[in-house]
Amino acid sequence: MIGQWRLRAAFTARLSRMYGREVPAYAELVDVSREVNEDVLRARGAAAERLGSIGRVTAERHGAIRVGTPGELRQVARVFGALGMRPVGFYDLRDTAASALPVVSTAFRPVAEDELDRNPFRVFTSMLTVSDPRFFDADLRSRLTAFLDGRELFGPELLGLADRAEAERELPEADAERFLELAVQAFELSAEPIDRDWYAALERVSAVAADIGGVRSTHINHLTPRVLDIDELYRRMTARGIEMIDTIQGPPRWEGPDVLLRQTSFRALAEPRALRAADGTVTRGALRVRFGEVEARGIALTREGRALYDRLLGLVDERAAHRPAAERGEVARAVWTEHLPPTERELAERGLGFFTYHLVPGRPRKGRPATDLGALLREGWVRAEPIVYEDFLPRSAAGIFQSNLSSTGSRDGAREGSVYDAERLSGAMEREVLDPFTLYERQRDASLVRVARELDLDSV
Ligand code: OOG
Ligand code: NI
Repeated sequence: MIGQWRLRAAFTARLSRMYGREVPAYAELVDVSREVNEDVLRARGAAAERLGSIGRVTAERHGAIRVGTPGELRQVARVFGALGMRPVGFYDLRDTAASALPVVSTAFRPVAEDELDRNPFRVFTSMLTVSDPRFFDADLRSRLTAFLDGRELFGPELLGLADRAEAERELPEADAERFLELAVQAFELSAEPIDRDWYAALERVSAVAADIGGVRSTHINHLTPRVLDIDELYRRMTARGIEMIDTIQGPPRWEGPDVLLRQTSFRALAEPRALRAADGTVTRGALRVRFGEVEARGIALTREGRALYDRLLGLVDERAAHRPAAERGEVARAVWTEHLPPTERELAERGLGFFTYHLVPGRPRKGRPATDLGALLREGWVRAEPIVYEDFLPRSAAGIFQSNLSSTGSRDGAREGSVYDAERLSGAMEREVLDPFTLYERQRDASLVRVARELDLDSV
């Protein structure tokens, strides 16, 4: 029998091999990431593994896929459900400062701590908002709906196996093999010719709309390795002549603890795709849709920490507005140093970052320990271990989408957008979209209950 986490690990590895064949620059990115990680481990020793073992970090990937309808999203959720991944977080990219994209998104990922340790594969999953009148007028909407209703992204055999794996949390070896084969196939780039006029009609609205609704299948859009020093990776890729986007998204590099998520990307080369003209002739064309992305992960922030992060981003925008773009990093570092605590300890004590708490073994139990967490930490009864941020950032996501598109598309700014939130997405998917903060809180609180029990306290 192959259990869920082994299915997930095998799927990640096979998807990675498939994507490396399709997009050779990705394979290069994975190589450079591995080199950087090995160098950081050599240079920093155990400190390099503070936010995850080298084994986990090296195998770690996130993917991105895009689907067209709630029905397709429900099916994707079954495939990822088979791998022990659940929808976490709601991201509305239609109204972000940097861009207007006709999608709403969630991320499928494992939720339990031990499952994340075994393999933390996550997939940023976006669904086209076909009903949003700002992007699609009535005519385009009905043509798009008909087109999407007429395609099948996941066949019945794959979905049947997925349902079994999800219900039984394992599959017999032969079925597991078949499931993995079909699941990876479902995310390969199709060789089927693309209707050129249809693709172009959607591209006028948004390149993302065309990528999703202009073809009869879906594909993995990118696969992202995790790296321990993203600034160093950026330098090495640039030195190899690979043109990266001009920034690293998210928090700046600074002296204090790494928080949340830093990401950067490069545009993949144009990929050959067969295009069919209105008269039926098929020509070889090329589309530039997919790209390479890499990320460094930091400590998860509490609601208060996240609110502070969002405020600081605004402050950086304000201060950087009248300065050359190249100085943004400088400005951000200054803002960070001014407002964020420089140590993990303070991040924990001020309630800004998520940690789990553990009894320090062998500590002589003199007197009664304080019940206040700060005192327990200061007096050395308890130590704090950071919880890694397992999710995404909407502004970075929009930036990653946008910086890799050739055209910005169009949106009717005069109209009201349709309301979309986590609840509506849950309804569409028939699965609850989990709140990331609640998951981190649960993990922290469970550790506090353990500590209280071990110290014989009512609560900490
Ligand atoms: C998803 C873009 C978002 C990230 O890492 O923030 C994303 C997409 O391009 O489909 O992957
Ligand atoms: Ni990504």
